[in-house]
Amino acid sequence: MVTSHAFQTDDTRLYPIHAKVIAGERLSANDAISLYRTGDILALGWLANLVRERMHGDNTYFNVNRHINPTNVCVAACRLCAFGRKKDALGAYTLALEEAFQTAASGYSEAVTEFHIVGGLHPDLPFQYFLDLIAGLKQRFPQVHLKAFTMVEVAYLSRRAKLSIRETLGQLKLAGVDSLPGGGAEIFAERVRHVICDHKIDGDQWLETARLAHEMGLKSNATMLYGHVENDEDRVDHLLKLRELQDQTGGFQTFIPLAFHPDNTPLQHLPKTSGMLDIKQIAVSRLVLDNFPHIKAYWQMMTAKIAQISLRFGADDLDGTVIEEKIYHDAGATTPQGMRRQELVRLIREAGRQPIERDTLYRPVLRTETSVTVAV
Ligand code: V47
Repeated sequence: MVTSHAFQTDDTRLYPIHAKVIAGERLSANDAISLYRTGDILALGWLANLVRERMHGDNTYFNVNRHINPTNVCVAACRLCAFGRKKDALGAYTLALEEAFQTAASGYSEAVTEFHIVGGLHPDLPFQYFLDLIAGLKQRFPQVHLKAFTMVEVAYLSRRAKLSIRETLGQLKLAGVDSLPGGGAEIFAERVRHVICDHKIDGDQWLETARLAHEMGLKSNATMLYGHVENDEDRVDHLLKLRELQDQTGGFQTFIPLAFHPDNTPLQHLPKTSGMLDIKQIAVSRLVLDNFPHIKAYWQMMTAKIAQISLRFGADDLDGTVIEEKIYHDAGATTPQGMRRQELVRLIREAGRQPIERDTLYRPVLRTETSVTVAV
């Protein structure tokens, strides 16, 4: 229900922002900086919750998904990452297509509606492997939405296949890719990218790939990795670039702030993010990204406890059952690698919200004892 109690704060910087939020006006870069700098998390949360409830009431979305990571072999060697391995390194793996299909089938009893498919930038795997992977999954699981390949992977595949980004996306779409996940965006600012992921495509290329995907009718998500060497200005720059592109394409569905996990990465000397920053990041995202329909709390990285609280600070989506998460767990996440559907529902209800199972395109999923249907 829409919050009715009065807004209160001692932080005078928040007064003009409050006025804008009430009037439904867009926030500026300076407003966003003030939001990051405030210590009044309750006032910030009040504002974000107002917008969240205006858009979604109590509705809180979740989906039943499975992650498939076909390979951890990666040429990029990003300092932020504990997942990627060089080809001959200990622990490097690449799933044969049959193994990937078996992985997809395991844990399938909960009627998964989405496969989230991302992996490393493998120097030798041909583009055809990825087309066969997608086509094979589509054939075996025709009702499952395939949310596959970050903008970074698409750009790398296009280089390897000597195709344009548009042609690459076209072939992936034809094979069965339904939408794209939001990974690989990190922080767009060049100075920061140089430290955390200097061999990846740059911010402009990430945004251009997303633009092309949207123009071709593929929806995508967007992420931001925070809590490493970036500052408030870098975060605001990232959010505003996403907001600008969304104004033009309308192709983003969900924004997912990702807290940096330093363990087992070359940046492991950095501290982990605090609960305060995690909550603040959700709230600022909700307020600045006024044209993004959804803000996702990814419990795997912020813990189920913080993710639950974030449902009162701007988030309207709790991701997900996530069977078998690997990227965060290689980086020291201590959360379980998956959560059962009833547990997600319980967390949402206990936050005083209304759980709505959705498919990847946010259509309600209706379940009975024996069937799963998507309301269109
Ligand atoms: O792109 C890698 C990040 C992302 C670390 O679209 C790390 O629905 C923290 O994008 N610490 C992959 N983060 C995850 C991702 C995602 C997750 C959930 C939902 C969706 C969606 C997308 O994880 C990578 C990178 O930004 N990452 N290593 C690390 N050590």
